[in-house]
Amino acid sequence: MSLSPVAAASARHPKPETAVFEYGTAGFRMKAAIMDPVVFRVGLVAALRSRALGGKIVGTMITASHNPEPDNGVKIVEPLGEMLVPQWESLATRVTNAANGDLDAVLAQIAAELKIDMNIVPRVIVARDTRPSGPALVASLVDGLRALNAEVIDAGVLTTPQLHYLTRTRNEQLANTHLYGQPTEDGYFDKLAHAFNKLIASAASGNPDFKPASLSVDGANGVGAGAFRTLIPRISSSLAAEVVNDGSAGALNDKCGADFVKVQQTFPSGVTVRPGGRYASLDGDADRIVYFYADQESKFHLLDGDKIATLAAAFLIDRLEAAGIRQGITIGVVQTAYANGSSTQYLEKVLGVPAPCAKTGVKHLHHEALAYDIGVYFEANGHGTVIFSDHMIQVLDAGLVSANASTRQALQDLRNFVDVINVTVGDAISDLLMVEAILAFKHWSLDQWDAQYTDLPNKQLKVEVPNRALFQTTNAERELTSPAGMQAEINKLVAAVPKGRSFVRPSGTEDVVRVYAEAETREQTDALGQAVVALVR
Ligand code: 16G
Ligand code: ZN
Repeated sequence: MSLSPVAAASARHPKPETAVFEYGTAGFRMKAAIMDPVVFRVGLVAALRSRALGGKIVGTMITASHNPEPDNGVKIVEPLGEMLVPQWESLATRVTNAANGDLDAVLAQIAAELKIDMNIVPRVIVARDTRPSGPALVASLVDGLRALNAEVIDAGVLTTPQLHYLTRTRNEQLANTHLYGQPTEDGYFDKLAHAFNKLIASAASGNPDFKPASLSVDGANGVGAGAFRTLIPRISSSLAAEVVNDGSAGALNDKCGADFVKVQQTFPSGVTVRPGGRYASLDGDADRIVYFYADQESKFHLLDGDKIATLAAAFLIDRLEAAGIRQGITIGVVQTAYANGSSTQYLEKVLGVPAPCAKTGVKHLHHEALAYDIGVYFEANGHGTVIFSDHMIQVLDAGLVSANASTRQALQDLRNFVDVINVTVGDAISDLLMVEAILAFKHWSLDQWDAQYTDLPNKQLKVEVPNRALFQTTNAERELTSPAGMQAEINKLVAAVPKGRSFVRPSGTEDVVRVYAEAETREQTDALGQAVVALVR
């Protein structure tokens, strides 16, 4: 009997019988060495997803973001650049766990359940980061796609946000609708550079002493380094930027990059830090960014996702007021439990905007942010963006038609601000340009930005436990419902510490439980963190 195309291809990518996989917060992620059957099957799922959407283009990205170089991962992106919908996360888990001999049957079952027309030609874009394991995994993914007759668009090496952008714009092109931007890598850079240069020109207008700021960008030895370097010449009159940790010397994410800087609260290696200088770190797939600097005593200071969110919200409020359209535009800043208590306080008390808390993972924040005309969302780790409602865009466009001399510039600034933002997903490069534009408007150095509020000392710890599934949370991950009684114990520890806050949650990307603690002093924070770790262990 001859094998079906899927069965024949599957024989080249056998799944070890006992292996169990799960589509987590950021897709599948594991040691690259065991990923071959997973990416092959994700190819099948992506093709099926495209068919279920009538042949719209689906994106696939091979990356393990901030994780070490030997890891890799794969995730699927919806046609407009959103994260895969939850129903399909479960289907992806189902397909990746099917026994080797059952693949055809499982695919047929899904097609029947969802009434998928198997004659539709699937279209899938494939991209990867710079990990050495990437090319072989792309080949396996493509093997899965071809087994279902998919049309494959190999986009090569891209940042994760570029893949989201490309997926969205290729679909818009296909549907002949309004293009968010030109559907090419060049189109991506052009869109960002154009909006950024206009913002800087506006910030510099009337200031003969304007000089582009100097910025040094830690590329985490990853894909963001090359991408940002491509952008530099297009924005050279607006920003004097250089890239360090570009992969020519060190390993990906090794003692550098946004995750290292945020979690370790220290300078990345490979960067010569001068007091007063301006620095930013990207993560391994360039969807996260944090800023940092050294004070006169060479002490490390971090400007994380919370600082970026508050900066963006304050600036947007200022421009809305100057444009005369603050009334009737709602703004919210969505955070997670990891947001520093001081940032939430600043948003609610000083800026007067709601700051709801969502579960960790971009899709949860994005979803909550949709409730506002301007939804700013950032995880403390530097992953986030700003999204705008149709109403907001209409108000802007209508305002520009009837604007008078005093409001026109503010309206145009807002328009350019919308264009410098990658609304499809958190994007380190786009966020960097947003921050630089705001700092230029404010004439702020990093310490002036930092002075808007003072972070409470905080600490993140990870604990290996026999079974992290025992840890279950509620209230946007701020409280444990299981193991029974543990939350009451944490509450007691927290109550004993001034400005204390601590929570425990199972990681969605690693086999560990995470502990977060913050308090008024560094000593209290460390002690609280250790006490909670002792409870968890
Ligand atoms: C994933 C998430 C990131 C989140 C992290 C938490 C996306 C695209 N990425 O990387 O936003 O911060 O997981 O990891 O949603 P954890 O569950 O291990 O703490
Ligand atoms: Zn990332």
